[in-house]
Amino acid sequence: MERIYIGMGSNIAAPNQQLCNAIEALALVPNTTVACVSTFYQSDSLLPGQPRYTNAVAAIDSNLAPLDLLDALQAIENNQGRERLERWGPRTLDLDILLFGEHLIDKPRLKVPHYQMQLRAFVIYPLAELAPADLQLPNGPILRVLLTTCPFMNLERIRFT
Ligand code: A4P
Ligand code: MG
Repeated sequence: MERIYIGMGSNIAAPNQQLCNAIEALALVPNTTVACVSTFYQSDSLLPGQPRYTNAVAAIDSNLAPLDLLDALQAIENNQGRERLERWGPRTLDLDILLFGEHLIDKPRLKVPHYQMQLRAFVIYPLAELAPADLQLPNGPILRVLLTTCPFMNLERIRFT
């Protein structure tokens, strides 16, 4: 079993509901359990002129091999209507493998840690809700330090009433 952190993002077609549906779908992935999910955050798109994003992080435990998990995540994205028309285009659902245990993965289809995650407040803040502050990314940085160095990006925590 590996502890794996999944970054979730959506900026079209009811983003909050997309993330809720994705969490339910993650719970149905074979040999995998959802341990916990962060609160949801809203922030502006990195690409100007696009709708705001909802982002969150899920911690899962899985026996799947990394590429099998990637296949499962891409199937969930496709089931929720993901269309890949342009890089960084608006998306119903984006599921990224942020961390896979302590593994460094450098394959054509899969790079872990997810590139630039340390610069993205919409990844670092929700991750810090779930992971220990002394967590060290396999490529070096420590989560506690990233919380102080990554730009805040006007992140807003979403409150459900
Ligand atoms: N791939 C490689 N490594 C991974 C990994 N660790 N996890 C490959 C998942 N996939 C990985 O991804 C393209 C290919 O990356 C996949 O086929 C897989 O083999 P994609 O999801 O099809 O394309 P993408 O998401 O458009 O590209 P990219 O570069 O992953 O985009 P990002 O970095 O996810 O950025 N602003 C806010 N506020 N919040 C956001 O979530 N997201 C983006 C997209 C832009 N602006 C944003 C946000
Ligand atoms: Mg992606």
